Amino acid sequence: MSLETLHQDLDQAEQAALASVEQAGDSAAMDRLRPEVMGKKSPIRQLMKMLGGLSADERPEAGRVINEAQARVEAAFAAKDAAMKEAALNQRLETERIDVTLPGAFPLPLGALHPLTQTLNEIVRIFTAMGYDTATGPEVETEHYNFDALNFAPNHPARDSHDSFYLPGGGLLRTHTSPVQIRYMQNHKPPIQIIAPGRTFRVDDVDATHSPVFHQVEGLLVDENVSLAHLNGTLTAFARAMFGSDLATRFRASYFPFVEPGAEMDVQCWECGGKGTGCRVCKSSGWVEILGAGLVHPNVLKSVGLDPQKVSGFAFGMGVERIAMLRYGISSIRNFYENDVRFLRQFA
Ligand code: 2NM
Repeated sequence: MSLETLHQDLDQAEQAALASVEQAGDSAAMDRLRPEVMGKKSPIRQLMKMLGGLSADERPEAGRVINEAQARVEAAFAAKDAAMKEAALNQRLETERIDVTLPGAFPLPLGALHPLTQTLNEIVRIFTAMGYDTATGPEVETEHYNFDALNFAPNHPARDSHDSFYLPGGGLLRTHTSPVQIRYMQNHKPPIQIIAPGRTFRVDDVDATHSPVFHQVEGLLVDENVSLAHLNGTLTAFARAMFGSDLATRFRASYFPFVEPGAEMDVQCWECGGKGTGCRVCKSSGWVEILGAGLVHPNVLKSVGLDPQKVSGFAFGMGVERIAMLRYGISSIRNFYENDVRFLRQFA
């Protein structure tokens, strides 16, 4: 085999390979071509076997030209491969073009806060504006924090397992958020000004106004020389902000173990003003009860190490469900927990 023959064969093999690359019409054809053009067994590389038939001084030159020819074919293949991939991508970008200026799918389904959340937020907002901090605590409590520290007598009926949920370990589900305030008084010195919103639990069968799980906001203010006048001013301001500044309010004497004296607060009926008969909201009495309150009992202050001779306080508590039912004219507490969107949508 002469150098000249090798050159001719090489030239032929290179032209054939370049023509195949040139003619490959799609990526499938390229895939089929790849081993033949690029592989160890390509016709050009096969020519390496001919080197043995050449003289020693011809071999380096011959090897070099074979490698150069193979490199040119591989470069042509790679260029074609890249060009085809780019063309395919451009075609996809064209056919799958997204018009970002098109309008979206309207109407967007918007969520809304639950009516209980809206009511709770409003209560918190009003007291926050009066300088109250918000405190929270555990839902599983001890008898000490839920009853003893709050001046409940050892035989008080609320302690009964038919009224409170007791847990196997000896704890119970809190029946009010007052334990939060006991804990807070243990960890903070007066002046204290907090509200304690949260979930509470009592053994009750569900009816129009009762649920075993419900929500409360309680409030507590402790300082020197706190009187019923402060309680009156604070809760009157709350009732005006919550129910309307044109409505009258009143206090009636009442009893809670953790306060003395104790009171319940009424707001004038916003539905009928007390004039009509058969009013759903106030049962025609003209007044709607909204919360309980009082001056913190000396025994409660003592239970957290405070001296009733030096400090005094007022406290109050309200049911969030009750306030929301009054506010929106809802007749059954069940509506809050059934999650019927036809109900919930009305408060969006
Ligand atoms: C009410 C009514 C009256 C109350 C008392 C306390 C505490 F912890 F300071 F003793 N917290 N909340 C209270 C007072 C709650 O709910 C009807």
